[in-house]
Amino acid sequence: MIYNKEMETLSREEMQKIQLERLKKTVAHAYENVEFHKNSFAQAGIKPEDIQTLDDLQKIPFMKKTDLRENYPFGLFAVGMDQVARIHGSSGTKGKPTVVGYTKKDIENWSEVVARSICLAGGRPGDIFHNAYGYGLFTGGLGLHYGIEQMGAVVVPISGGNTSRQITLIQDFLPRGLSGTPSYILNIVEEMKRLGLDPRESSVEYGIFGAEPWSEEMREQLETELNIKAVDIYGLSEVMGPGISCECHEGQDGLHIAEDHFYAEIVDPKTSEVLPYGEQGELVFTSLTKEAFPVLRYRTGDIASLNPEPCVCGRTSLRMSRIKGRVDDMLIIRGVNVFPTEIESVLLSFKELAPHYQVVIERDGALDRFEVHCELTPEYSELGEDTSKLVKQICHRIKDMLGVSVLLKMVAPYSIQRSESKAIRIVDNRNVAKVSS
Ligand code: DLL
Repeated sequence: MIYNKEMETLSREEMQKIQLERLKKTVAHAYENVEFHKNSFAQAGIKPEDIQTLDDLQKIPFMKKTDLRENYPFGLFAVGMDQVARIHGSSGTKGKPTVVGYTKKDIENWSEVVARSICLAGGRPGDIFHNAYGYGLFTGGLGLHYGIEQMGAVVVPISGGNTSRQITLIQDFLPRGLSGTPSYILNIVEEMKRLGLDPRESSVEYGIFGAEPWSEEMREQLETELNIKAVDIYGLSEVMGPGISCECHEGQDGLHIAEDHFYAEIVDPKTSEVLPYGEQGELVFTSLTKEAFPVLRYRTGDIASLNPEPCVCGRTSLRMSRIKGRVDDMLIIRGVNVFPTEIESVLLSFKELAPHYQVVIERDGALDRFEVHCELTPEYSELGEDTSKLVKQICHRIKDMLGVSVLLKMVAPYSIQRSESKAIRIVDNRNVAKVSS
């Protein structure tokens, strides 16, 4: 089922025509109503009238997360509070959140793109849908919630946490659809097994997972453990929330961007140069319909590439690759750049390992020491002396595949903190900010 056939199957030319029309409106709206945008246009020596083509967008300066912090809480809102219907924020727990706002129309558009995502995943009206994303300032819970309702499915607003209750409700309500962060869903699977239940026997047929980086190997594991189709959903609160893009269940090969609402670019994270389709770099989004919180060239910090080829599902939208990681989560291990998802791919190729891991960075004299902490699955927890053989094999494979040597520590089963929302993959014990590019 294609939710909005008209928009999701336009030719590139037709789509670009709509995008340009909407871009001009967004630029004028942001310029006229937000001091920040007016100033940044003035600094760049441009006026809204200078944006006459999609390529002209490149004249506009980038927006960054620090701009949200500097204008905390409502300085980037483009409408009065009498028109704002809802506020959301970043999911971080440290410091002040980054705050975003939505008009009623924004919420309608957001619900529409999430409804499309549910259909992309294989959802149908009448499905019961278990939504294990956290409700609150985080956009996951309420974002999915409105989209599920919009497409005509029945939402179970369970939120994250209270895992045994989640399992009871999955057993009793028999949902077809399931959403949550991949790491939390794995946590639910683990708990089901601990209770002697077979997750493959559950009623769930498809999962919409995202909000954190996850590898193809993690998808395979989730699909096998739960006997489902799992698709990747992407978004960020600054641009809207979940639903900016989502994979289709037919292709599972890149995430379809809701291009009538969001214009995507890929830039070189260091030089800021715009890169052609196919090249990997930092994703940048411009909103095309947002009223309360328009964003122009927002630097997401997420690494991906874009693919304009049509998809087997019949949709024509530009697809983005799975997110490799965040620019600021890139580890530099003796000069080699490594993302935690790449380490995850190697770890999950070992059936003896549980899908829970952390990269711990310690200061070792003048050097950084990178330790990968992982656990054996309960089935293999009695490996005994063979454990050290296994550790050697894993280290070899990491060296082979990624070109880096790491210290691997096998910690006791269940000792790595289980996530109820976004997993913490990097623990930096060096008392300084995270390694950055
Ligand atoms: O995580 C929105 C969301 C909710 C997306 C539910 C998908 C499902 P934030 O809390 O603002 O919003 O965090 C946004 O999370 O910049 C990425 O770094 C990361 N992220 C989101 N989706 C994915 C994904 C939500 N599918 C930040 N793969 C983004 C990898 C993701 N990373």
